[in-house]
Amino acid sequence: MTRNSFHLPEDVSLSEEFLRNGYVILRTESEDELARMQNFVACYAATKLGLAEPHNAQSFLDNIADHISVDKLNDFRLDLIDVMNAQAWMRPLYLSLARSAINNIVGNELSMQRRINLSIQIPDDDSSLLPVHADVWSGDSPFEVVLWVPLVDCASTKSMYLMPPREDREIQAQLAAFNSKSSEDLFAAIEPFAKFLEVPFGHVLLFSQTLMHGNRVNIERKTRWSMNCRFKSVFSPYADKKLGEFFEPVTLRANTRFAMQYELPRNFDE
Ligand SMILES: O=C(O)CCC(=O)C(=O)O
Ligand SMILES: [Fe+2]
Repeated sequence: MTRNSFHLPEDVSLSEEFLRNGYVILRTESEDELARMQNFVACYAATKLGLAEPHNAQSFLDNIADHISVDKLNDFRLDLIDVMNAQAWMRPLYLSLARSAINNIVGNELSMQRRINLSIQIPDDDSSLLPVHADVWSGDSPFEVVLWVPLVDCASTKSMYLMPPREDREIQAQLAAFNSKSSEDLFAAIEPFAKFLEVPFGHVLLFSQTLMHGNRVNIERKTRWSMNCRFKSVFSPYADKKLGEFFEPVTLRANTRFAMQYELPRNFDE
């Protein structure tokens, strides 16, 4: 068979979906590992709150508002983030949730954000919101993707919204018109196009953070729990978030490592 593409046929449809929508939602490649992560977070959260280990991690997380108030939420969340990131297994496990999709969409020689983030949005809480933004506006490189992983079923305002590429680019081209306006004005402009993504537990979302996105007050009945972490190809351009500070190479390949050891001979005229 002759082929005139360098890409594997099985990679093409996912690539095209990402190019069309700026995101893909997939089943995790590592269901057991995701369940382990959910359980770890639920058990640690229960311990922090002086409660017994939950029988059903997901339902415990969904209903966390029965056990914690908004004023305690941010410290509780930051504490959980520290504990998650202190586990040596956490970041390798996180990559394993979507490794082949990331290899396809980003590359197989990756830099990974050094810290995994955790969002918790309890119903009706207006104090933990991320207004409309693109991460590239604050020092991220357009070459990064975000791997966003929910620990509970996320949809509607319990999830995040993302702009479709065409409308996003049209509005970003006119962004100067919003200089003296509020982020609510910008949200009003994108609202007709922005899409709240449905990402059930067991699935992952990979998206380009160059597209405007954010979240709104969660008016569903259950709490949102989601993690996010950025990946990019090691040798693609960095913006303010640098290699070594914000990012760390995690999958350097043999010849790259070999080449990094090489020194040209000194004072040698060929
Ligand atoms: O989780 C959200 O609602 C927004 C996440 C976000 O802004 C990001 O991961 O870049
Ligand atoms: Fe963001």
